[in-house]
Amino acid sequence: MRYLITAALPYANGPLHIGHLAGAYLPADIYARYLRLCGHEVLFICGSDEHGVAITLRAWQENTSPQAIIDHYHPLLEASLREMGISVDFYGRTSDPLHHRLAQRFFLRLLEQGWLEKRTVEQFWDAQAGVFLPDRYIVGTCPHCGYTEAYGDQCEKCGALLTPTDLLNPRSRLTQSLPQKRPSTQYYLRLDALQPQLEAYIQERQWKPNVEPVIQNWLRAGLASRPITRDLNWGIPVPLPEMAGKVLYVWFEAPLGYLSITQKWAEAQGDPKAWELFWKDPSTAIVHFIGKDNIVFHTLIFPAVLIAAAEGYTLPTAVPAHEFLTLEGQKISTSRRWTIDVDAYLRHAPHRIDELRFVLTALMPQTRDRDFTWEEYATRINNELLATLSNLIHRVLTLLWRLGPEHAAVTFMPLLEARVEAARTVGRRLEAYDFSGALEALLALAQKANKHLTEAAPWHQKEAEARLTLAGFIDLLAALGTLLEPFMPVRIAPTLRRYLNLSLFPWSELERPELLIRQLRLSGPPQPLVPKLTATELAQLRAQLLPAAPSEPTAKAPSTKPQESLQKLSMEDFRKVQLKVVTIQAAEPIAGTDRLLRLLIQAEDGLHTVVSGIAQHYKPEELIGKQAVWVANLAPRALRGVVSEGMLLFAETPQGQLVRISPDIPVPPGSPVK
Ligand code: B3M
Ligand code: ZN
Repeated sequence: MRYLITAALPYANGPLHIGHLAGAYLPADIYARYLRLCGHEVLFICGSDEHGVAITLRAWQENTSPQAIIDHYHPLLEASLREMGISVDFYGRTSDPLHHRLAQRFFLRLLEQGWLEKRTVEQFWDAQAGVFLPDRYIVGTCPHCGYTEAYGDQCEKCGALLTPTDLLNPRSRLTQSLPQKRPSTQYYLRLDALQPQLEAYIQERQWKPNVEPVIQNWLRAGLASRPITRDLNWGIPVPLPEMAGKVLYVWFEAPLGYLSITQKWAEAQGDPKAWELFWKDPSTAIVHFIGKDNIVFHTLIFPAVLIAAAEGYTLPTAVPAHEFLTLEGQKISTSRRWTIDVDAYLRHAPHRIDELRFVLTALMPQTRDRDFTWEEYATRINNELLATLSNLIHRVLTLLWRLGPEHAAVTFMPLLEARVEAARTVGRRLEAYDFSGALEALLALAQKANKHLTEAAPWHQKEAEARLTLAGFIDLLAALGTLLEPFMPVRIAPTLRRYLNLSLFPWSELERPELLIRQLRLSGPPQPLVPKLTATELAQLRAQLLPAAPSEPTAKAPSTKPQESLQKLSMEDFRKVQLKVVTIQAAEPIAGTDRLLRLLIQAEDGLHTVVSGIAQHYKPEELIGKQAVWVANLAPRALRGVVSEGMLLFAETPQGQLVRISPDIPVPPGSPVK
């Protein structure tokens, strides 16, 4: 069989976090590796999604260009994936001219086929920034619950779906100014007219239990035409003179990236037509690994575009979407810095890559949200990976090594049968996208083997007898060198194979009830495959990657007591404290507390988040645009799930009132205080 496997194209406006890994890249990789071991023809592609309003907004806020942002993140994303062992055959990008041409051609083709219609609608315009505002960039008061920071598309407080015109006191998130309405012309994709064909397509395929209801909800509600162009200056220009200054909607063109990246791969192969095998031959299975928020785009809108083009494209065979991974009980959020970034993990724990893969596979949010905690990270590594798998392998290998490097394997029926059974179960579960189930089957195999080993206790046996006992475990070790490969391919599986002087077996061999090898030659004295994760190592990782557990400072009583005797500080010590003047860009209360404000401050190197216990002294709007003194190099810490980088300084009156400290005249943000 031939497979095209894709994993969601990450937005090139931020680093990958562990939720992305668990939700898309890791399952796609395990699946691809398994299928390759089965002997299938597999092409696994991915690439950076480099358009969309999130990138322009970020550029605007950071006073840089979208191009600078994508050029920074594109190589970082690819490097993170490769170092995590995600075996993409080709990593592309949607800013590629080939992709631009392909997306424009699709637009024109759909127009010519009669699937697009033109409409003029009123849209919000930020006169100060000179841009049309997407719904999400308008904030105002929710008409349902009165929340003052509701977005134009949804109130995050009460969950109501909104349109920007519903908001009371709407304002632009960019400039805080009052948005104006302006007419604008857009092209709409006639999803309503395509619904019958989509329904037929949906019925023909099998969908995961967490995917099917999402699709059916959309279909039941009836599909409506959707605009596929936008008023933006960043993206793929709409290829019509009348649409100058407008671009294709990112969700129209990004999935077409799967096609353009396959074409790019084919070009790189020196066989520019090779992409057709993957997109025009119905015997190829196309499998898209994505997160749950992308379901509608992959199961309905992208297939609609392929159908509408009527050029014989293969429609997605399966869209195994994953739910979300939360972090210590809270939604992962890059902007709130509640996240474990993959590149940071790779920097701080380069020797624990397979361990992270193991834990994330065990916790994969396959049909429901799952939670990652450092506690569980440690227990899964120490009590499962180490205690069950690594220990089994290490015990057998050391005992064998003591008896010499050369060994003949013998058939030990219970283990041989268990290996065959496990290989089949793992395969069956992987084919059903049950990755944690597959890993469980492997652990169960190791548990069974551990039990046999403990019962036989070769360490108490005479040499000849011990030799015979251990010879019965050789087949299992040889099999594990391949069985572990889809899950832990970076260090653990290859190291095991190196000890055994073996290369990978085809998966089908693992399912055969015959000895995999007759003779084993060990390459040297074994080391434990997985070193114990100590409390110190864990604490260190946690401190480096996720600053402190959420906590709130204890409320401060007004200071009535006399000043404590001041300890003298050396100049050298004082110089360690970095003080800067910053400008407060945004301020908002933190839900669930009446003391804390979340402030976005501008320094010379960009924006930072600071949590301040000043909600009883200042209203958020009183602070916006004001300057303050910032302690820049305090270790970050989390307060109510928001990571605070440093703190702002306030003077305290005898009554306990906090008063902002600011320079006499405004100074450029980031100016040092000396
Ligand atoms: N860029 C990723 C996301 O929604 C989005 C996927 C595109 S897949 C074509 O986070
Ligand atoms: Zn509301």
